[in-house]
Amino acid sequence: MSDRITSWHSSPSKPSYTPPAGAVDAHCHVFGPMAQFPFSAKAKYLPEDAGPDKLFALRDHLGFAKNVIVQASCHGTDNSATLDAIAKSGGKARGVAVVDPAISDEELQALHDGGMRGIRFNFLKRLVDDAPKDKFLEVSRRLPAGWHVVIYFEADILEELLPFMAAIPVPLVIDHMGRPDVSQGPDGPDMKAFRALLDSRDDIYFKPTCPDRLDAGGDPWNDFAAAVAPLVADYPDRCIWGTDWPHPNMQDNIPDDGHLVDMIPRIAPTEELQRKLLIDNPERLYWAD
Ligand code: 0GY
Repeated sequence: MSDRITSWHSSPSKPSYTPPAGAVDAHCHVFGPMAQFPFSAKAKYLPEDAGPDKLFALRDHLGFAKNVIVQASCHGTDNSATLDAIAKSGGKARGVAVVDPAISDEELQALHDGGMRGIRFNFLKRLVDDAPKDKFLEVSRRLPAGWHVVIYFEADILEELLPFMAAIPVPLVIDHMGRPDVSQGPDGPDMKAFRALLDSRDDIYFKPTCPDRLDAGGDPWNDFAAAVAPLVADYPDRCIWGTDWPHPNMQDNIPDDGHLVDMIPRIAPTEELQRKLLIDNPERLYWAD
């Protein structure tokens, strides 16, 4: 792998929608800078640097107050870049780590002290070589108090993962709703299966995010809005929202982040829903202590 990828919009528009004061972008990443924080030898894509300065400038431009920075697969299980960004945020960022399941309890506590509040299990074969469920379960049983597990999978393996998810003893957050086919609409088989998962426990959260990845129709992502708004309406205390900046490995159809923010009132049309999605729910998961 040699060419480094720029996966983000060079001049995102100012959104028409203004997020409420205190709004959290609860799904974003940092890449590098590589000279300081080299990418993993196992990385499946090699991005250009997208460090904390760029992330915080975008946060301010879009009208957000805080970030939750999710360790991206290109950094493997070395969380240094994410921890560095959290440290530089002045309390305005928390994070989700990716760990070697053999991590010690002391190392987990050090991640907590650095602002991490969860770990991510990634089941996308195009991003990671293996996802050992038994080891993931073992580490999920010894997380610091108040932590949760973030899971990233695609709709075709939801059913296979049900016993694994049921056994995780802490709250779950599902990235991008487990990537349903939004062209099926709000009552299609993928959304039905996802609702059944949400109904199986009352501590499963989801991210109604990434129209750019889920809606082949493209911006303004009408299928996404139609499929996702009913989910947010029916599970208002279980959703958190994020930009996904810098949109790992996107090479076509790179979204305008301002347009992504303008999706918020289409999936959460009332002020109450917006407050839950952007403030109450992420605050409960990431700033409870
Ligand atoms: C996302 C989505 C993706 C990538 C990663 O860690 C990552 O590299 O999460 C993806 O390629 O779908 O949520 O950032």
